[in-house]
Amino acid sequence: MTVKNICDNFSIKGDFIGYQTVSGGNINQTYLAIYLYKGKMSSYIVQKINKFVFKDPKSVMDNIVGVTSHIAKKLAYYDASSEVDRKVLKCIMLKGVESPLFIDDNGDFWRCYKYIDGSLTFDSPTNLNVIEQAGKAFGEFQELLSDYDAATLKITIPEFHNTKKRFQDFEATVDANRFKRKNGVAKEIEFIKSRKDYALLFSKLTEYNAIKLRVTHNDTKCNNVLFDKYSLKALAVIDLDTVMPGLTAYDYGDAIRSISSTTDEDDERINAIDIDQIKFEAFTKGFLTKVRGSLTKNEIETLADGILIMTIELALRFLKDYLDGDIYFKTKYFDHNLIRARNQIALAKKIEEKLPLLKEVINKYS
Ligand code: GN1
Ligand code: MG
Repeated sequence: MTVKNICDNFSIKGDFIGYQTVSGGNINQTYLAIYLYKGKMSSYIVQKINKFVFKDPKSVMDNIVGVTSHIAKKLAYYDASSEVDRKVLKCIMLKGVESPLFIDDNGDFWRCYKYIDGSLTFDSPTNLNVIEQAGKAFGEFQELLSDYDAATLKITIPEFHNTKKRFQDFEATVDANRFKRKNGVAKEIEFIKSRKDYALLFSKLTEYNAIKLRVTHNDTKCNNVLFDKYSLKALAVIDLDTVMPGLTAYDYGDAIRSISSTTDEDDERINAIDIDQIKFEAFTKGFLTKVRGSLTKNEIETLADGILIMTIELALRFLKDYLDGDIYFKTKYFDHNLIRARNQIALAKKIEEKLPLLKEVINKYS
């Protein structure tokens, strides 16, 4: 089926005139479809949901429709002048059916959003205002959903940030060694295993109910925030597939891991990898400005651990996928996942060195 055939099923006004493939994103396949309506061009994001990663795309869409409508209502209520349609994603329904999910002849699942005009994303921002804005956007996202009934959310990826389960699965993959890739990565496996006890911190705190479960985003990479292309103010948080009950430390930690790293996630230059403390502080300031009023003491105390644990977790996930024969993350070359794992291991080591410093800055803003 062509992109046009897919688009024809959604209730979009006007004529389809073309599309572009949108790169980036390690999971779903994304296109930008361009329409002409009464002489004006408008764009739509059309996405094929990765059904290997998301076993139940309907649940993914139920969550997204629920969460985006909740945010839209709150934005409209608190700030009637705000451009609500640029501050939250809007799902386009199918023609004649109140469903946001199209299933094609191959059994693949598609969704469509109105493209937020005049927006852009940053993979590795250098502008400190942009970074602080990203912090505010993810903080505000959590606050806007603080009264959303978490019990109604579907679990789109079970045990997504459950490090205990991640370690069990990792150990099983290492033992199975199905692709005979284990020998070349003994050092990396050893590093991951050596951090296991520490990385179980959140699993333990959760078991003891010592830390609050909130509605969290769970994939807070910088390129999951849209910015206005002129003012560079954050507009909306996107990529809502993993919105589920979770910990603030996951969202904060994952964001710092991604935004304040000195390199891209797949940069091979191990010696160039570090945490940029200025970027770290800018994000922390933005994020904590929005959430500090509602965080508990245990939450604040474990924010820095979130940075390290999310980095170790992602190193584990990339290495596991390499050992599994690259079935989860999209890869561009043979050892892409291994390069990513090595990058995250190097980053984790830097975070370990800097943890006391990072904690000081977190305390300053909380
Ligand atoms: C995936 O789709 P994307 O690129 O935003 C992954 C995240 C990882 C990230 C690493 C559903 O996110 O968990 O942190 O890659 N998403 C899923 O780049 O597994
Ligand atoms: Mg994603």
